[in-house]
Formats: sequence, C-alpha cells, structure tokens
Amino acid sequence: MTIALKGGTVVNADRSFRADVICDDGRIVAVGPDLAAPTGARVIDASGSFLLPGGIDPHTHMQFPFMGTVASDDYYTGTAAALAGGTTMIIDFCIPGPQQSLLDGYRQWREWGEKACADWSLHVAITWWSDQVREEMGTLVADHGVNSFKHFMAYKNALMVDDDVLMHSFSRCRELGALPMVHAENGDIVWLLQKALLEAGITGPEGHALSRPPEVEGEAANRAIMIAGAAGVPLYIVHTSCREAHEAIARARANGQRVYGESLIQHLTLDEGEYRNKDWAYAAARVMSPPFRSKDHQKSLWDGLTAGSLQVVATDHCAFNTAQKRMGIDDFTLIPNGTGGIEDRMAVLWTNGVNTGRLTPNEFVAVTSANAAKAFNIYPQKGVIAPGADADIVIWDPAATKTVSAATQHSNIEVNVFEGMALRGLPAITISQGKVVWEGNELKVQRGEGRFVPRQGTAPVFEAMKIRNELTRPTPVKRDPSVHVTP
Ligand code: DUC
Ligand code: ZN
Ligand code: ZN
Ligand code: ZN
Repeated sequence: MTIALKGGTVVNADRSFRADVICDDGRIVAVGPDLAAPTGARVIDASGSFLLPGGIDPHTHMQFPFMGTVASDDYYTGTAAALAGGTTMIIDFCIPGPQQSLLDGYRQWREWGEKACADWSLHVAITWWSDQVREEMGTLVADHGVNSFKHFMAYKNALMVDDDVLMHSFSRCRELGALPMVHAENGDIVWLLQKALLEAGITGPEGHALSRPPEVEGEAANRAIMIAGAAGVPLYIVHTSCREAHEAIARARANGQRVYGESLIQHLTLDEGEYRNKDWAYAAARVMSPPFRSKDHQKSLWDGLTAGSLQVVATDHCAFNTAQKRMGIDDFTLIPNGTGGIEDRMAVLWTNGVNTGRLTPNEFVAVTSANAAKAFNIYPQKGVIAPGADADIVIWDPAATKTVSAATQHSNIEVNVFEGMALRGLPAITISQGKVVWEGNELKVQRGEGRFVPRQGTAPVFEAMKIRNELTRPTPVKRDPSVHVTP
C-alpha cells in the first residue's frame, strides 16, 4: 500500500516544514516539497493540517491483573483506542509477581499482547531479587528486546521493592545498558496513612489522595535518584505528579545526572477536587496512583514540560469500570488504582498545552513521541517523520473540535475522566504501519496486526557516563565516582 500525503506541514521535535510525505510498505520513503505521487498511491490532501509522528505512550497497563481484578482494556481494545486518538505505539508493562520467573511472565505478556492492533513493546518489572532474576534480566536484554526495568516503590506486600532490591537491580541495569524506571511513592508511609485514615473513619475515595500526599512521592523520587547516582545509571521516573518530585528531577539534571521525568495527561489537567465529588462512582473512577494534585502542582508540571525538566507525557492507561471500582465501596484502599486516558492524551495535551502557548507544536511532538523513542532507544524508527522511519503518522487538524464523552470512546469502559472537556485540535487521520486505521471518526483495525517492537540496550549512554565520570573526577578524590561496586 502506497500513500501520498500532499500539502501538509511536517512537525517533528526539531523543526516544522512544508512537505509532502510518501509512505510505502509500512515505511516513510520520501519527505520533501512537491513530490509526485507514485502510480496507484492513495493521495490524501493534508493542506491546512499538521503531519505529526504517531504518538508513543510509554506507560500503559492493558489487561493488567491488579488489585484483585484485571484491567478492562485488553491489548486489542486498548491499542484500538490508542489509534483513534493518534497514538500508534504503546510500551506496556510485564509485571511478574514476587517469586515469579521474569521469563515466564514475559512469555505470558507476549501472548496477551498478540491481539494488539498497534505496535507495542514491553518494559519488565522487578518485584523481587535473586540470582535467577539477575540472570533473567540479562536474557531479556540480550534475546527479547527489553531495555527497561520498572520498580514499584509503593504497593507494600504486593509489588513493592526495598532499597536493597533497587540497588541490586539498578546495578544490574548498569551492566546491561538497560534503563531502570521507578514508580516513586514511599509504600511504607502510604500503608501507615491508609491505616490511620481508615481508623479515623475515612473510607471514601477522598481518603485515597490523603493517603498519598506529595511528600511520599517526593521522598521516593529523591531516594531513587540518589540510588541511581550511587549505582551509576540513568533513571526514568514514571508519572511525576507533584512539585516535590519534579524539583528533585530538575535538581538532579542540573547536577549532571541523567534523570528522565514522565508526567501524565491526567495530572496536568485534573485536580484533587475530583475526589471530593459526592458521587462515589465519579470519585472512585478517578482513583489512580499517584492521585490528582492541586493546581500548584499542576503548574509545576506544565513549567517542567516547557522548560524541559520533564520530557514525556504518558497516560498510565489502566482502565477499570464502575463495577470493578466497587470492590472498594467500603474501603478506599481496595478501589482498583487506575484510569483510562490513551484515547484522549494527544488531543487533551494539544488543547491544554499548544492552544494555551505552554508548548509549541514541536515541543508537543517531543513529549508525545520523540523523547520516549529516544529514552527507550527506538528513535528514529519511531518518533520522527523522515525517510526510513516507520509510517506511523497523524494528520492533525488543529481546527477540529469535539467534547469528550465516554459514550463515543473506543476504550472498553463506560467512564472517561475527561468527560465534558471541550477539545480543539484532533487526529483527523491516523496512519499506522503505512495503513489508514482511523479516518472520518471510524476505526479500520484488525486484531493482531500490531507488531512487537524489540528495543536494544542503551550501551552508548553508559559508556558516556563512564567516560564523563573519569574526566570529571574531582581531586582530591573523596569517592571515586567512576567506581560503582556491584552488590
Ligand atoms: N498506578 C495506577 O493508578 N494504576 C496502575 C499502577 C499504578 O502505579
Ligand atoms: Zn541484597
Ligand atoms: Zn505506577
Ligand atoms: Zn503504571
């Protein structure tokens, strides 16, 4: 299948320019002015539109078995919703439980993912430590295209790991050229606050936010950054939701540490007042961790995106319907944590970011695709419109409008946290693997046509860190920063 996009403005992270784009056989084959459409090509008039690299959401949980239930979007419905919103690739999480083999978990998640209709990839979570885990991390990097490992500092007695595991795993990541990631919340403190709130008779969704104040996130973010420094690895902090965590990231970066900060579209646009809604189901639908914050925290996140101290906008898409949320009707700690968002991420960010002048269109592309592609080592296969890249393109209509409604969404739940939000700037057409999959508000997708995208380890980054450490070694040497003792 050949497609010629005529008359649009290509918007990449680095620059914008008028150009036609030719896609053939799943790849972008030409980008330039006044290109002749090859014979037999479908010609699409893109005048007045922007051509954006397909969105990459590097933080989703499709079909995730979590808190006694399973997330309601599977890899098919979740990636279909993604494509309808202009996101052409997800990086989801394989989360083997404590004592479970990473390779067994990985095989299970690969099988679940076979029905995806957009390209996808996997991070793998480290929820325990042993020689077997160390070994299997190596196999995943060498043979299975995994180059990032996630660590939960929260969810005590479930997924949470302590500093011992963090140090072991981060050090192993360093050996492998893999990027460690953290969910930064102090799970011990959350646990104590949850108990205290329940004892005080606070059982509703408002207790969720009270049990996870910004301090627990700030503490964990600072701790993870220090451990990453001690281990000599870069660090990716998922769903940075508050000023404390963002400032820890900004400070670390200013000190020359490679720390990447991800924000979520929900935290940028929705605030903690949502948990005080009198309608239990309304508030419970918005329970996710970290929780929505106050406007001051939101401002800090927007400032971080503008200034570059936060680099990614993701969703943590983890969809639960009202019946699932009801598991926590008498106890907020039992409400499954998670919200949707993947279908709305691009348009909500455009409306609240580009239309307000907080982000340029180029910065929009950086935070919705290019930066994630770079951090996870799939750039320029993904994240840019250039010859040779995958033909994942969104024809973006900056004048199109809609009001968000769960009634018209493709995600497999009956609620939407952005319900009623007026949007301006929408994906008119989504092209995935060189095929039009979203057009005229209709999806044309097939189960299983998404491909698993393997990612290599990021060894050059680690080599640079080693050289830099050697070059900048202070004299007299207190602690030789190039020596990282592997525990
Ligand atoms: N937070 C959520 O809200 N859901 C999934 C996991 C997480 O960390
Ligand atoms: Zn140990
Ligand atoms: Zn998380
Ligand atoms: Zn998550």
